[in-house]
Amino acid sequence: MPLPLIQSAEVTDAQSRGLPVVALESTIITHGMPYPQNLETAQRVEQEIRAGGAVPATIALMGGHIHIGLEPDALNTLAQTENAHKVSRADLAVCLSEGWTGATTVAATMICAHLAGIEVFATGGIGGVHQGAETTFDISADLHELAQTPVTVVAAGAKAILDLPKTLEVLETQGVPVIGYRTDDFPAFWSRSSGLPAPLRMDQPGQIAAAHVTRGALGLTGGQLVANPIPPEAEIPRQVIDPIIAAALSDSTGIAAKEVTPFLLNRIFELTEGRSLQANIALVLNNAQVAAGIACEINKMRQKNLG
Ligand code: PSU
Ligand code: MN
Repeated sequence: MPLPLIQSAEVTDAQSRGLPVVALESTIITHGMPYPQNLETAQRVEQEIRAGGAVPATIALMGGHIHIGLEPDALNTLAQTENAHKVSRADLAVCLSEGWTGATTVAATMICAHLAGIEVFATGGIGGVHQGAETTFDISADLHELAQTPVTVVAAGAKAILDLPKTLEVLETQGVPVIGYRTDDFPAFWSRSSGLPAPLRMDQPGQIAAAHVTRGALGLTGGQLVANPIPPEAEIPRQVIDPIIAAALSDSTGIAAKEVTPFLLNRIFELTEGRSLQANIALVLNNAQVAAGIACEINKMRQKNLG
């Protein structure tokens, strides 16, 4: 069976010309933000990547195919699809063989990006170890994917709806480098700092690119997590967001499995009267910019090795 991949015209052109490509996930579009902000944000994120000298590839599943880059009409349709499946590693093959419309999480986007030869991926925040995981066992498949699939993921850390110390512990156990970008602190999505130190720090995209290429040369499995704090002007300080997170968590009794993350995001959106969404948009754009820079640097290194 051939790989069920369909590339957008823009991605096909980029790959034939050897230009850098940055992958983007689609769960943030279908399950992370309301319409029409989800569509506007997806379009702005793609623009930000083009402005950074790379080509965007938003990834989603439709009609039995993995789409690597969505044509404008397909993006528009996806943003208004209310019953898209949230697809992680466990659901990927079933979603394709059944021909469902699926939005890819960080884990599934990494798998698809790697199949398409894309090495860098920008998102908002990764999934992680949920609070109370010692009884629920709710640990996002994103963490295991980072341990096995060689894609560098740029995110604003992980949300404080998660248990961040345990999330960092699992990443360390799984051998995932967590690199604070121009920061010594592990960022907490809406806030610039979680109060926890970032295990590693790098200040230049070229350094992150070199580390990515070195991991590959060593034959180490897995990717890197680049933790890029939200821009200062967009952050919601921890003392403001923490009680809201606590309220959202206490409202989430009875919500389980895949529903947890979308439920909490939506509840926090309501409780902040939309401010959390504005912050989310700002940090995704910021991550796109950094990811484009890293993709350009990896591309330069690969071209140099060829020539
Ligand atoms: N973080 C966000 N917005 C999102 C998600 C994470 O700020 O929409 C999505 C991502 O697609 C991530 C997924 O991979 O939630 C994690 O879900 P879970 O916790 O069920 O693994
Ligand atoms: Mn989960």
